[in-house]
Amino acid sequence: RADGTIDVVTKPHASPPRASPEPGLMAASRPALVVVDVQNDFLPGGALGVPDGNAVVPVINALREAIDFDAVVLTQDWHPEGHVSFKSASADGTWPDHCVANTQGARLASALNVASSDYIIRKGTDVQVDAYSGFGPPMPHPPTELEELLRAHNSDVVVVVGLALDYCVRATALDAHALGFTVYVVSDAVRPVTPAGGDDAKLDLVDAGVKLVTSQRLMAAL
Ligand code: VGL
Ligand code: ZN
Repeated sequence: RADGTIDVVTKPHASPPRASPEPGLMAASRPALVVVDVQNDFLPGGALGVPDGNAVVPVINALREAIDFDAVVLTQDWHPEGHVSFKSASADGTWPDHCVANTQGARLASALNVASSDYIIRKGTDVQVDAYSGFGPPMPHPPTELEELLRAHNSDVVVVVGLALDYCVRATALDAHALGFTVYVVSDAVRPVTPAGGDDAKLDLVDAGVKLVTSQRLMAAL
């Protein structure tokens, strides 16, 4: 890839997107779930631990049980050593070293339920470019794997959960909305790095037209 920033790994058992049931009939669109960066380094005790970050895991597992998602995409922050976002590596760096590719800290939280049909998208893989959004570095850019995957599944509705609300969840949800998807962010399935950042993110999301809902309400609605 020219920018080297995003890699998609589709699992060998991933089922192909379903075709429309009948030509000319709109396929019934089932929602997609995007689980953002639920990785060890973002859990309490991790390199960039998000307060109470563990609390999102059982909620995400329950959402998967209750809702028949057409596609589940797990994003992973996946940085090379010396990444531009690291304070240790760059004057512009804002973060401690975190989610270094192939380390324990970059692995998905072990309590998170994962299926063989899930997709994994890795971001921030270019040493010189950071990417908070699962759609890649700040738009505009050509359609990325995440967008193509969601479109291939005919999912108009995208549910976004994970860590951290004020960074990667926010950026991913705003991009999804800008791309025309109906976007839900599940308030009890996200946690912010800071409370103020979380409040700002919620205001920005609602302003943009993203729907902020509890898992209870979403499970009743979908
Ligand atoms: C994130 C800071 C740096 C996130 C990733 O997943 O929200 N935050 N890298
Ligand atoms: Zn990062």
